[in-house]
Amino acid sequence: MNYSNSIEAFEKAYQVIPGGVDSPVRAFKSVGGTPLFIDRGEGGYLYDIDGNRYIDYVQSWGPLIFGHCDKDIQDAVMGAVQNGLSFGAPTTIETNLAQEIVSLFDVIDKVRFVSSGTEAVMSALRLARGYTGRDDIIKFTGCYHGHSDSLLVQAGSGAATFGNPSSPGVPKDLTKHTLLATYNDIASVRRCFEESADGVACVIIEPIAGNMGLVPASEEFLKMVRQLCDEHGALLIFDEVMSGFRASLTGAQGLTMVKPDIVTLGKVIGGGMPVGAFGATAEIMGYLSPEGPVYQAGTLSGNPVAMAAGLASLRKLKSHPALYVTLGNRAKRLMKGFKDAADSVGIPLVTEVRGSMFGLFFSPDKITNFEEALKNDTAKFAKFHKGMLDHGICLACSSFETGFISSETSDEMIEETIRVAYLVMQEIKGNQVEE
Ligand code: KE4
Repeated sequence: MNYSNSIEAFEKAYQVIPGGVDSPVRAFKSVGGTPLFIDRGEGGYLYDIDGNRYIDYVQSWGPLIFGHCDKDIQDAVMGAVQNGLSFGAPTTIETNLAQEIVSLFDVIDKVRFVSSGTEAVMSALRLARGYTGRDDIIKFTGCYHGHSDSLLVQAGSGAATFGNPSSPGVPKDLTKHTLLATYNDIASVRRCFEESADGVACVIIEPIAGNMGLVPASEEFLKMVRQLCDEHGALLIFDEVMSGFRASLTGAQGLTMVKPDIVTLGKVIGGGMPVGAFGATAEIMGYLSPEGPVYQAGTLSGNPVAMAAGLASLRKLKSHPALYVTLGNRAKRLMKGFKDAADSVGIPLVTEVRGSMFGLFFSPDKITNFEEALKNDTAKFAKFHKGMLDHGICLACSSFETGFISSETSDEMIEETIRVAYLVMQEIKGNQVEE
């Protein structure tokens, strides 16, 4: 593959944008090489500015469940654009999209739109704290909920469950209210509740974690988290920014009996445009300004063009419920192909699928939490990522991310990807032998 134009573009970008990118994961830091600069997308394909074509399994990190340039979504956006880009006033299209979301999630009576997943989660946390009158929150190591200060937290020293900032610029006075538990480990959650001096406002979890690689929570674990929240009067927040409309038409909630109190959404509900959302019962959402005392706002919240993209995306999903069976079967076929390719040269690999989401770890053992995920062979993943890219397959550029199947990821693309995986696994094995 010739990447010369991307290399030149990256050098230019680097002069005027920190790290040359507007979001760190795009910089290819954990896999090496130069990030691709994209010219356009078309269905299941991406084209970079060197004219290389890739089968796209990133899909803008999840939003593009109908692939690139979906006609229905594009038409909806172009139609909205004719009327103007933004008004800073209510429009009926916000109500229409809210009605679609309310009709799908039985725990949501009302929903508020924002412009990113980070904003949705930040607002949901403030709502939970305002509703309960408590400051402490519990999150899980390895779960990513966007970059709001309370959530940029890493495990404290020793067994301490109280969080330390994971980034400079985040006040310790803030993160001391964030307690850290281990995913799929209910004893660690119980310990956080016990260690909270003033009581816990909420537990926030990715019910299907997609930011430590794909690591689903067990049903039993989710049930026990729900039970602990009920015992302690804490709210349970399901962060479904990624899993929403990707694991099923109702995200993880379509696959578990456990019900949250607040849901955060994003990605697919914007159809590729900047949209986030959070929803809950009318009683909880009634605490939000202007009805209630919890302040939350946004200039472009509910932007009519973004709403048009999201509404077209959701209505298309609702009218094609069987799509999830197709996407799931393709994801399973792909992961079986990767596993068979790895097995054919004796490379340890474990895979996971949930709906249209898939994950792989170069590990001999199934991964159930972040500490285990950290042990996976990231160097081998980097070789796999580069080898696949050189053969026209675009996978997420970190082993701590999730891959996606869209409606435009055809069976032929899946088979081509598997064929290439065999080649790359053999290359990796061959290089191992030389090393
Ligand atoms: P945004 O602010 O990036 O729209 O959403 C934050 C967020 C919240 N919750 C979950 C479960 C998420 O996965 C995300 C964002 N996901 C990452 C990909 N793992 C976005 C990619 C990026 O950071 O560039």
